[in-house]
Amino acid sequence: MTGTRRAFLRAGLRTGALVALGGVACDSDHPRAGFLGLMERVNERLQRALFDPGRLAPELAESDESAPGDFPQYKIGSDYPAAPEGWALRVGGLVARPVVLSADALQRLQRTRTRVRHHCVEGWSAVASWDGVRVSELARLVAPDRRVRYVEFRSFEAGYYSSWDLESALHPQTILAYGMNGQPLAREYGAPLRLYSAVKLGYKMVKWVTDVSFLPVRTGGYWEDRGYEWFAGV
Ligand SMILES: Nc1nc2c(c(=O)[nH]1)N[C@H]1C(S)=C(S)[C@@H](COP(=O)(O)O)O[C@H]1N2
Ligand SMILES: [Mo]
Repeated sequence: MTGTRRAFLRAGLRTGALVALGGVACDSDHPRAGFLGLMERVNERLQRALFDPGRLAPELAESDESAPGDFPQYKIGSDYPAAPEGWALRVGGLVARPVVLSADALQRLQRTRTRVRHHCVEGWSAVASWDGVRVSELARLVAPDRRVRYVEFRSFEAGYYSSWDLESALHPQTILAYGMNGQPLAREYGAPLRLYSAVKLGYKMVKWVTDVSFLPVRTGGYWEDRGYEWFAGV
């Protein structure tokens, strides 16, 4: 570890106590403004410094998969949205070659399976295997600009989105999944495409995805805008 990084982490640990204090009052109408907003920025810097993009979460065995019915179908709405006619994934933002990918085109890209434990902030956890395309593979296709530091994922479910730090989005166990437990993804779990990752809490994993944007600036998220932690690493 370099001297600067050590000094930075020391500073981070000191501010960590402040972050904890800031965390108790997250019910403001503008959680990103003022003191809490500042603390969120400090928190992002600290968590980014601590995040190790090369560390893989343990891949679990098929026998670890939750029984059907034991993987909650968690959502903000009262029903599961259906994909709009002619659904396709848009991948763009500050990139050299934006693309629009149909479900078929996605299936033709390099396929990855990941089976890790899912952690919802509400306290439950469950295990499934997920098949899809790494977000890093999409990044390779579109070639993000050097200024990009965030990736925003948007759902066609009105209002649901989440923005991520670039490193977590490019982690090898962060994928856009179209399959679950060896079957095509069901609508309840986010078909035709949902985000899945070993390195984030459940609310960062946007279901019913329609847009991926590589951005130089940080945006928010459905739960993040309501006071939940933005980084939300596992
Ligand atoms: N579009 C959308 N994505 C979403 C949600 C949601 O309500 N809408 N809920 C999030 C939360 S809080 C969790 S824990 C996971 C749940 O995924 P699951 O339904 O596959 O268990 O989806 C996340 N993605
Ligand atoms: Mo969740």
